[in-house]
Amino acid sequence: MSGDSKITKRVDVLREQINYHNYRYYVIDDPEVPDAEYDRLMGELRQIEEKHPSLIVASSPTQRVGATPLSAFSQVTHEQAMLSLGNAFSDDDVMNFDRRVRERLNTDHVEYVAEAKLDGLAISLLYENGELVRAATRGDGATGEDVTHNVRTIDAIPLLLRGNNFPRRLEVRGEIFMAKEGFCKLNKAQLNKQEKPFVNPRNAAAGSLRQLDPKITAQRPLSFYCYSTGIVEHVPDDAWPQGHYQIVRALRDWGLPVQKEMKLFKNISSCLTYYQEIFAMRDNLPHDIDGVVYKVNDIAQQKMLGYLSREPRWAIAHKFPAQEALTKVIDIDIQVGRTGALTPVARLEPVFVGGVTVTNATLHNESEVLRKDVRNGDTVIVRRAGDVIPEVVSVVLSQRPENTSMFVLPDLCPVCGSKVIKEETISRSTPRARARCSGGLICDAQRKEGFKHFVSRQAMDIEGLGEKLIEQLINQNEVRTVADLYRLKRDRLSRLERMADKSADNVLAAIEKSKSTTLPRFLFALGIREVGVATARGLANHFGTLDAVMSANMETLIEVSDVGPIVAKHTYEFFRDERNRAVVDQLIESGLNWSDIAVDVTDDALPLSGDTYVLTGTLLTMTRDAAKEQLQALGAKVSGSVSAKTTVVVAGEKAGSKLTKAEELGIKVLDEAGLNALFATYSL
Ligand code: D41
Repeated sequence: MSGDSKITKRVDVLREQINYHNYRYYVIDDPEVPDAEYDRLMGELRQIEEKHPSLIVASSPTQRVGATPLSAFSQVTHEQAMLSLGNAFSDDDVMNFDRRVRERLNTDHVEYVAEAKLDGLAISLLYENGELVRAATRGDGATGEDVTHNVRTIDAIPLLLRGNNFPRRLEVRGEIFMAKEGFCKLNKAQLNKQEKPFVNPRNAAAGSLRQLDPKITAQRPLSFYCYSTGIVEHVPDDAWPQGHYQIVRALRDWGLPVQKEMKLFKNISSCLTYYQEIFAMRDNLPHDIDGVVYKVNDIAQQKMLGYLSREPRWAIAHKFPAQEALTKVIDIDIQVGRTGALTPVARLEPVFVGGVTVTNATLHNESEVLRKDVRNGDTVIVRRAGDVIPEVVSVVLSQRPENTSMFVLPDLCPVCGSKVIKEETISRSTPRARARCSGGLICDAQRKEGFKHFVSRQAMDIEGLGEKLIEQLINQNEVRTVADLYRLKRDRLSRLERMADKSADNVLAAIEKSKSTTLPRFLFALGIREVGVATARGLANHFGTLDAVMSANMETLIEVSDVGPIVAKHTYEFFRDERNRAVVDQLIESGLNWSDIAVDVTDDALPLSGDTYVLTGTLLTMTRDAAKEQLQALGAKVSGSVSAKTTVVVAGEKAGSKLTKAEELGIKVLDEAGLNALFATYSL
């Protein structure tokens, strides 16, 4: 073989291997080689192409990013219009849709495909002889924009189809979207560059696709799933799959990524059950979805049903309750937390969003309010996703009333009047300057939050000592520090509002009961900044006694797993403060007690040290956070994604793709009962 043909051969092999690994990674979600090997193949191909430019072809995996930016987008007329989808907002709407379908078809046998409705942008990809030749946005359905140069940079979209039995002309339709993780990273990068963050992954995807310079798009974490076809030439009807599900499976075999959530069902009621399942795992999916799409599977039935005003009669989108809504800001309040942190909170005109009525939304901190420029009287977009605290996403500037003024953080604490200090501390959770009330324990807000924390379930677990009661005790000077709780007298307690003798007794009994506790609970209850349940356990396990924790210096504190310089500093300083030591002494004097724990010399000695756990699905007997904390306390790492490094996947109800992946990788899977058995073994 001549040198030249040897090189040509090598180039062919490299391209084939790279395309194959892309397919394994993006389409079947089962990479065969480590990323480094993929990078090595790309590197080798690049090198050869650089030396031999004549070998470069447009479909080479190295040629995703074109050389020159466009000056404008050109228009594309869709040969077949891109339809839109009708919406259903309730089970009733869906049942009516199904009834209409069955009546028109005059049969009760209708199979449906259910798919997650991705919240991205509809796109048309045209493949000629297996090569991607054009990508166009949906636009108004009749005409869109040519975004080929950008779409080519999306690694999940093959430049060449696999195999050889694909139609000579094949238009693939689907959704381009940005996964949540990539979106967060992108926004962090935007903020670091002092650029405006994107409002949501959909906007980020849209903005990324509308770049004239493909180099920018190439850096954006875009992805793609296909869900139908447009032009298919020239394939006889009997050589083409008879069902939507089967067509999409064929697309997958040709190398196009398909969502794992797509399922085939015998009837509509199974679809409705599936809707509930998808709804429950919505927050755990790697990307945003806004509903479930049902499609009549049989293509002949689809044809009989036809279209009505650009919407197919054979498909419908069953939407989730909206997570975003418009409302008005009535006021911006300042909340003071346990550690004195000031949090601006928007008081809102009540609005139904994410399935509940929301009247407050967090504005996080001063820089966030100023960045979003939220003002009294503004109309804002409020978002409530899952169990997450509602937040103000952005202001609708066009609806801003006249004479509003910028938000100003007060110089004095609104609760106690102490000076507000702005800290530049760079803690993990709050990377920006944090405003804090300097009042410490003289600030009623901080004290109240401190009490709430002290009595909470994971701390001293004092039942019946609720927020209202704590407020009264503080306001009437019955308690100054948490140590005073253990000196409360029955007659003083029963004098408080709504305090019958009976409940006074109950509260006193609960306080008494809380005296026998554990060192981790006690350390957590103290409310040391950044010391959560897991850290408190880590400290207790490492040092064994309260005295040892209290006298530890910075160096020894940092040795505790999960304790970094910030936590070490907060812990160290907490115990150097006379007032805190006095409270601790009084608590011990009141009779708080726990049995000693065996000290772990190294944290490797924890039962799950070195193991990585992944939690997925819904847990019924505990929250996911609680499970995570307990696993961490046993020494395990808890990760968000399944990989070869995962030791165990804990699968709750309706576990989704992570469970599938675990099974594929042969990783041990525990159900909730198994998890509880594990905790019981180590008696947590
Ligand atoms: O996930 C989606 N966003 C999605 C959108 C989907 N899974 N299926 C879809 N199917 C269609 C038809 C039935 C018309 C082929 C769609 C869309 N259309 C669609 N997306 C934007 C407009 C229409």
